Amino acid sequence: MSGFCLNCQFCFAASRIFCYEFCCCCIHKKKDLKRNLNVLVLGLENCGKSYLLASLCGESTKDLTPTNGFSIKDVSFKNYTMHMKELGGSEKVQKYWSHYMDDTDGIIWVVDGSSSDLNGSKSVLHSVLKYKELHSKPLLVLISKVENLSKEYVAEELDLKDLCANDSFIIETCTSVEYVKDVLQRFAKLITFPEISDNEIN
Ligand SMILES: Nc1nc2c(ncn2[C@@H]2O[C@H](COP(=O)(O)OP(=O)(O)OP(=O)(O)O)[C@@H](O)[C@H]2O)c(=O)[nH]1
Ligand SMILES: [Mg+2]
Repeated sequence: MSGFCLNCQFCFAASRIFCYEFCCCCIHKKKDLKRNLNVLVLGLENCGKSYLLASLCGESTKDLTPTNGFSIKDVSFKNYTMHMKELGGSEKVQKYWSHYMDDTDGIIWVVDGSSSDLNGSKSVLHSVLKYKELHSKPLLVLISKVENLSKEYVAEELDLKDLCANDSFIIETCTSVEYVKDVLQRFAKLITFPEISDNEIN
C-alpha cells in the first residue's frame, strides 16, 4: 500500500515538473515571438528609405547611394527589435520584391514629401499590397524629406481608406528621429495587437 502511495507521489511530482517545464517553454516561445518584428521598408526610388534607416541607426546620411538589392537595419526598443529590410525602389529592383516578402509582420511605405505627384507611389503601393504574403499586414506610411505634404493629402492621394481594412494603418511625417521612433512603437503595437486601431493607440 505504502509502495503504491510512493508511486502516486512520484507520478504527481513528475507531472508537476512536466507542467512547469511546459509552461516555461511556452512563455519563452511567446517572448521570442514578441522580441523580433520583421518589417519591410518599401517605396519608390529616391524617396528616402536609406536616409530614414541610417538616421534611425545614428549613421551618417552623407554619400548615400541607391540600394541595389536590399539592406537590413535593426532598430532596438525596450522589449523587442525591429528588423527593417529595405528593398531598393528602382524599377529594376522592384521586379525582385516578391522574393523578399516571406515572414513580414508589417510594411513601411515611404513617400517622398518633396513631390506632390503621388500617382506613381499610389499605383506601386496598391499592387504591392495585392501580394498574398502582405495581404492585410499592418501598414505605416511615412512622409520623408520636407514636410510640404499634409498627412490628410497623402492619405487621400494614396487612397489609404479604400486600401486598408479596419484602419489597420498609420500615417505620419518624419519630423525627427525621436518622433519616428515613437511612431515605430505605435506601429509595433498595431502589428502585435492588430485588433487595436490607430485611434485607440493614441
Ligand atoms: N534633406 C533630406 N534629404 C533626404 C531625406 N531623405 C532622403 N534624402 C535625400 O534623398 C536622396 C535619396 O535618398 P535615399 O534614402 O538614398 O533614397 P532611397 O529611397 O533609399 O532610394 P533607393 O535605395 O534607390 O530605393 C539622398 O540624396 C538623400 O540624401 C530627408 O529626409 N531630408
Ligand atoms: Mg535606398
